[in-house]
Amino acid sequence: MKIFLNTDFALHSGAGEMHQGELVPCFENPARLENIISAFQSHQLEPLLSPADFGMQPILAVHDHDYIKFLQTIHAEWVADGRKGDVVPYIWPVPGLKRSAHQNLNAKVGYYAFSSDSPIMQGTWQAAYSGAQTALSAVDAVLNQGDQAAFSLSRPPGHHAHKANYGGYCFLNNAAICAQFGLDNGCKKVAILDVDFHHGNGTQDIFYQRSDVLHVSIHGDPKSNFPYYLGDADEIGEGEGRGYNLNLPLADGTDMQQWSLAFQQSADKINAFAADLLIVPLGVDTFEDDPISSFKITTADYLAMGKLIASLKLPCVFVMEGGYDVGPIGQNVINVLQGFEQNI
Ligand code: Q9C
Ligand code: ZN
Repeated sequence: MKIFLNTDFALHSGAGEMHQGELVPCFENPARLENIISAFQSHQLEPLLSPADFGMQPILAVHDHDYIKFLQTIHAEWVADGRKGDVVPYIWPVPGLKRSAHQNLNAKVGYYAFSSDSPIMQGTWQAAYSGAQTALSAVDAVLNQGDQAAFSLSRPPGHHAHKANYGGYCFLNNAAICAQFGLDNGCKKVAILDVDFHHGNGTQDIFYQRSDVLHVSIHGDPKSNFPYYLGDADEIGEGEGRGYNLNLPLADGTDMQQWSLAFQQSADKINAFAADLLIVPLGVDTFEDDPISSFKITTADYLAMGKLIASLKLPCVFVMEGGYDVGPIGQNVINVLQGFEQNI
């Protein structure tokens, strides 16, 4: 399987986030990808290919123009205003306040945010832009170069990003950009199977009223896990999109046996949909020792997860999402990909 690497991944490196009342180093950091890269190298899973550049159009097919402009310019504005450190929001236009475009720096930073855990620095836009191009390169390999599957090895992640909101460590929704790019390049239907520990709220919202993209997410129950305010089982899509969103929230402590049962429900839905392309937002924060999650998936289980995904028998693009236990992250990712490859 071709593996594309976002060579700009280290340009995004936040100083810290609030966690349980304390300021701690960002969980979503460059060391995550450095570990995955060395694991790929020691398993001789090279070369790690550089992405092509598909330009702004595929990004603007998903995200609002004003939001993209914000991501491109906010850090420079921050510096020009004499500020130090990372851009972090502290006020949000919740219902009761006016949600209208605002010129003030603090107001803008909160206007486009839905959480406070995603600092923006000088290299954030470049890292996110190259990340989207890396994901698009993987789709291009599968659609135009005859590859059965491809992997986009990138950070920052994407599945929490909405059309015009960042949060949950995400800025551009790479999975959504891939799905839309598939539709714009010959696919009639695209399925997304999100296996990250967290609900893919951004991806769900982007496609909620559409029937050309099926969004399925297996995740930690939002009653006790981020993003809390989306991801329940009764969110099935609306209008044209009714029946094209499937959420499978699982209890804290879920192990591979329970996860596999949810996968079977996903598979039934995806098989009935008959997609031309499968996008898998792949987070390995379902790992038993992940510092911010609560599932009990083991390193060996990820081989089985790869095999289950292969059983869908669809052209497949894996897009890197979460996973915060930096030591084992590389082996966990490799096991998903090897479990997949050994069973296609
Ligand atoms: N420290 C992904 O896995 N942040 N995002 C928690 C408390 C939310 C996870 C903030 C976790 C987001 C792509
Ligand atoms: Zn996650």
